[in-house]
Amino acid sequence: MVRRAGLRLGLILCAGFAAVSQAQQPGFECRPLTCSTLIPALPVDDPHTNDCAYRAGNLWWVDYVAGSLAWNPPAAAGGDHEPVTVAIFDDGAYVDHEDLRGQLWTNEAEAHGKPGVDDDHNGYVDDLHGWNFVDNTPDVSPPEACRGQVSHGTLMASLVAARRNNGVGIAAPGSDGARLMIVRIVGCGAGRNDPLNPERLVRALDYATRMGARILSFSNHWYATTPELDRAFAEVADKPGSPRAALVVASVPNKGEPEAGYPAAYPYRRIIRAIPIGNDDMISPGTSPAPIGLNLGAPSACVIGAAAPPGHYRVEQGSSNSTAILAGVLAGIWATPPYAKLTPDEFVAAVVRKRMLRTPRRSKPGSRPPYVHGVPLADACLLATSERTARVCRGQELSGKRLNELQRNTSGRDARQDPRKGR
Ligand SMILES: [Ca+2]
Ligand SMILES: [Ca+2]
Ligand SMILES: [Ca+2]
Repeated sequence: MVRRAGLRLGLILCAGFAAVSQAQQPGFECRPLTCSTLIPALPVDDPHTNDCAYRAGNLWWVDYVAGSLAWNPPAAAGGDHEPVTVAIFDDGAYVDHEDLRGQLWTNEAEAHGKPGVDDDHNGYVDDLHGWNFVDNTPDVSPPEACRGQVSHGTLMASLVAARRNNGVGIAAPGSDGARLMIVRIVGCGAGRNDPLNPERLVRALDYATRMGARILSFSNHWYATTPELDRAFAEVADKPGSPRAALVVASVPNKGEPEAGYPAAYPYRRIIRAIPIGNDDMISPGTSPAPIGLNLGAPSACVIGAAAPPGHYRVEQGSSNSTAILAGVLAGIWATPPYAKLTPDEFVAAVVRKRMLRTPRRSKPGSRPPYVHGVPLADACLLATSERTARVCRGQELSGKRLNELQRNTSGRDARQDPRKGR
């Protein structure tokens, strides 16, 4: 008999409750929302992006990770992105939300096929944008019974790749580079009454990687596992050259849990952990110890994202946000020429290890191991050029020392993949 693992999601409400109420109104006003010492932040890096919350300075976290550099570069600088499919493992997502429509991964065989027929013979009938593994249906939105409850997955999907330049709501680092595959693995309200089912998760991992997801975003964690689940994650996140290889972006909880939980706790080569960063570049108090490895800091506090359809938004804080933002940054970079051609292992080696982990941007030192030296902060600054940069990157790409370091890091095979070349 398979043991059932307890699933806990790192979702907590923002202290700025007034801002939450305001933001939940459809078409919320384009004015700064005060929620932490970090927002609002004006001016913005990209004044041409017209999404309401960005123009109002509420998307401080997009510019914190230099997210605008991962947006479509001008054609003269390398052309369009090749989208990276990011699978959102959560309680589903309201795919009819104004900021998610048009951002979804689409199974073309089903889109051009016949209703009621498994057109691509993958074992799932009419799986257009993912699969609902809870109810075993192609409808990945939370069902009617969940209406009125917060959809954690909707928020996460928007922080990865909300629709940009539609004049409403938010934008995200992966807006142009990522496409969202919705993989519903827990029930209403982020599964509080529906613990993670390991067999279901094994099937969901199989589906997402078989259908081409290159980044699997887990803004959740669990403390019990099974041999089958361990094997499935090892195949995806560790086995060299696996045809099922993908990056797993895993949350590290910040509510005082003594351990990070899975999948962050796996010591696998393709697990990238999001360390929650709060105000003033500090690691969120109560962040669990993470294994040594690919650990990158990303914003957690006072982040606005999509809520109920058709156009509601809410402000949240928590390590879940960090995970989705990191997944969006990675997708945005990976989608950019010439990184788009890299395999998962090549991307980890050339981008994550050689560039992102070596950034001079670091969090403040944490008070306890393993964070006493701080952690590198996730950003897209490696895409900066002399023509196009972001405020947080300044002083990095223009420094001779930094340039020398980058040149050393991108010698040999990686020199061909340096986006500075040819731009
Ligand atoms: Ca199918
Ligand atoms: Ca069909
Ligand atoms: Ca938008």
